[in-house]
Amino acid sequence: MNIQLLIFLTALTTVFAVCPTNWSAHNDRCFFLSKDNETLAGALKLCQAIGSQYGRTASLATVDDVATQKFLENPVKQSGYHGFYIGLTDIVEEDTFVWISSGKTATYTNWGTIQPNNRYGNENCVVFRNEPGYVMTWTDDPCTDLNNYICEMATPLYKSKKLVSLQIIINQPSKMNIQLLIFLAALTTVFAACPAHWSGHRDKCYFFSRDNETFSDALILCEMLGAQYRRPASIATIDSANTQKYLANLIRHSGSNAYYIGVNDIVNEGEFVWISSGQNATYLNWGPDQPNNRWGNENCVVIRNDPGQGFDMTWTDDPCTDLNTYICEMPAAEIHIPILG
Ligand SMILES: [Ca+2]
Ligand SMILES: [Ca+2]
Ligand SMILES: [Ca+2]
Ligand SMILES: [Ca+2]
Repeated sequence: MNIQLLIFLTALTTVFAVCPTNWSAHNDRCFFLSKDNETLAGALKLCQAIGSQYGRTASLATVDDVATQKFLENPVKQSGYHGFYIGLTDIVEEDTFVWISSGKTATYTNWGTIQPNNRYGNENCVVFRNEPGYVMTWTDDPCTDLNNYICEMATPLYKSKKLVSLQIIINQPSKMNIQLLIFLAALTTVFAACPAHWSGHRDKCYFFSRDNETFSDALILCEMLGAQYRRPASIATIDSANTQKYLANLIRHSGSNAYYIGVNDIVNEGEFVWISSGQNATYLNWGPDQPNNRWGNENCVVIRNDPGQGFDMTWTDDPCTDLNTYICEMPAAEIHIPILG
């Protein structure tokens, strides 16, 4: 290779491998420790927003080996703050902790004494702590607690490497691979599928949360859960009596009596719009005297199972800052299963 070209490429590599100011580099990742306090959902949204400022995909930090844990201990110590959200939750299934950025179940953990303990049945998010009793160890905490947080994004060098290898695969398809693909396609059929803990109805999958969240945090968490399956997710749309009936039956067997659904009149008072489609609601199932926009501050909608109060799976408008469980929705994926498999 031309020596000048080699020097040029080395210089380029060095430039591209760095992290922005106030981010710390570790292997092929950049980490950022926040100064502000947020809920888990708020922290996740801000990591994504900050990452997009650099044109990169960012999330809450994945700490999936002892080397990453040790690397983060120094900046956590120097920060002077006592607790940082990392991207680990058991929000879907109690005691199964999953990394938000990859959807993978955690193998490495660094729990503090008697953690995780899911105190009051309501601790589904993980905090990296530095305080007496919990020195550089993790605790499970309520996702609505306000904590500092650690964001993570890939270095540009890492991204470009992946892009190059992808291009090689696309540009040099082997004849044998193409024949194999055609052969497999002939043997497959299409099924709609929902992941574990999601319920399938028609072309949709629904998830009933265990966590109580504000409307905006519920929306972010639905999007996060969908992203783990590479699908667009939102808070559920109930635009027909058929869907209302299906979901009402599941609510009767769930652990909660009040779930956010994805309709609101945040923009124009009295004009209710579905968040996933932007369409005005035509099917509505209001409870008695609802919507009443009480105190001029009720713009989000909850489906209620409270017959004593006259709400038999009917809807109420409520303040968007109320903490409620919520129903997420995403498309049922089309998966290909070999018929002769
Ligand atoms: Ca838990
Ligand atoms: Ca705990
Ligand atoms: Ca209203
Ligand atoms: Ca109301």
